Amino acid sequence: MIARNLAALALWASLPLIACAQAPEIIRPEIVATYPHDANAFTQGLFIHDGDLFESTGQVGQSTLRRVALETGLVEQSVAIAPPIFGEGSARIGDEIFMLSWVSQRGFIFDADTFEQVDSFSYPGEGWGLTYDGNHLILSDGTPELRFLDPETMTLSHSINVTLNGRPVRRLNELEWIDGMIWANIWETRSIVRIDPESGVVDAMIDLSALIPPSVAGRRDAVANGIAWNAETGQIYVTGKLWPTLYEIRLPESNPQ
Ligand SMILES: [Ca+2]
Repeated sequence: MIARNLAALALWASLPLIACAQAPEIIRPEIVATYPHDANAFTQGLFIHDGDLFESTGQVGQSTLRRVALETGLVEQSVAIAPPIFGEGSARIGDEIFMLSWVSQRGFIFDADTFEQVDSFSYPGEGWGLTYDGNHLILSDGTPELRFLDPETMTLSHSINVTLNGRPVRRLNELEWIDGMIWANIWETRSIVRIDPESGVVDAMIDLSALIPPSVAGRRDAVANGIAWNAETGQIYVTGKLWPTLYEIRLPESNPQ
């Protein structure tokens, strides 16, 4: 038994050496600007459209879809999602906003201007994060799998499995399509992973440790979650559940360790 355990240990120890060639870069982002964020918002989805910030929030009885003034953090428009729905990720296509729920296997489609619900859809399993790559909605569900859905039919087109150093990455949460790559918060961590949408390979980890507001430090539920990309300006915004701050960040050209 001891010999077998030693063999297993040796195999385990050898894995990082095998994987060294594809180890992802660790990037510490620069803070460009800080803005107020609703410290009661259990952020599950975040995106930008025409300079407006849109956010979906979770918790049963507190779930909302909202439009937020970026500069002030004030909620300018909101619709409540009635219990028992636990709101999750959201993404915009044209004049519609798609929003997931956690375990109800049901999503909602809202008119992006009026926030009236115009349709709903169903999907198997859980719903966590959502983003749009211009062709497909991309859905995370807490597993290493990302599902690519046809937005016309909400049926599965294909999926990828996300790996880091050759190992599956679980708990993929809020998503954002940024310049041809998928960024994903990892639930209960301070890291965003940057994912190749073809291979699923993580090529970089963005370390948000320096961004965690002191007021939520140590709170297990107040995790980094929420990524938004302004495709027109290239600006990137991040926040977290119950964070009082939203950040515009920029990745340094090079990142000396
Ligand atoms: Ca997002």
